[in-house]
Amino acid sequence: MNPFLPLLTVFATTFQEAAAPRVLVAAEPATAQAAVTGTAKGRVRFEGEVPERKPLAIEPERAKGCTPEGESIDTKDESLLIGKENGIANVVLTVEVADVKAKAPEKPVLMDQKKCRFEPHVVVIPAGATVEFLNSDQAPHNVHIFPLKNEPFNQTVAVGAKHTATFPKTDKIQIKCDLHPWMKSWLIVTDTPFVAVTDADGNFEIAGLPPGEHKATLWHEELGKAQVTIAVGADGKVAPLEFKLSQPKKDGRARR
Ligand SMILES: [Cu+2]
Repeated sequence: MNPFLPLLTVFATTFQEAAAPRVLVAAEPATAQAAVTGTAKGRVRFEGEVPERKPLAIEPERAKGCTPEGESIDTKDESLLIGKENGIANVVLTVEVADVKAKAPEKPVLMDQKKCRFEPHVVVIPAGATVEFLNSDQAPHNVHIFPLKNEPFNQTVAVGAKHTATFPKTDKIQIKCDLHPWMKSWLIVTDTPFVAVTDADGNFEIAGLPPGEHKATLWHEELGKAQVTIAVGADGKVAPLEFKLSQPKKDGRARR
């Protein structure tokens, strides 16, 4: 998704029409340069001693219907996943670019409930997007959302059913299932199209950034927030990026 694509097309047409009959076309190279964009690539890594994670506490009685007969349930805690070379998964990186706002997609974005987990664990959508909360399990679930700005709801989703909701405001929304207390996920609503969620080893990539210094924010559900700057050169070059997050002290401060 390149937000500059329509702009590029317009410039290209203007250039072709204007260039043919004229000899002096001094303005055109400058216009073409304005469409240069860069790709920010890098990693987010954990700083400090990697904490041990306990498996999720799941009572067998509660897990009935979560998995097919004979298949055990995955007890991995997804709230802090650290991969290769201490890369951190599920960090949301958003880059603000003046006058560029994300457009809501026409199709709904999907968040499933599968083997008693929300899939994916972190979903990022543009403001105004619609989400379909599915249930692929043989057990009922409920989607209980805890928004800061959008309308809260607590909705049962029967086997094979879905619940649809639209999120008009930027937000960081925790989602839980009251029937399976270990089920937790996050829905992040942004107004910028320049956003990435780090992969299992902390890698991210955001394309289409115009030249300049851009304010960016890192956010992780346990590690909190950090402000960073991403510099895109006039030629679109961006130096490889490495950001670090560490475990905050348990001081009860808000993490959203
Ligand atoms: Cu559930």
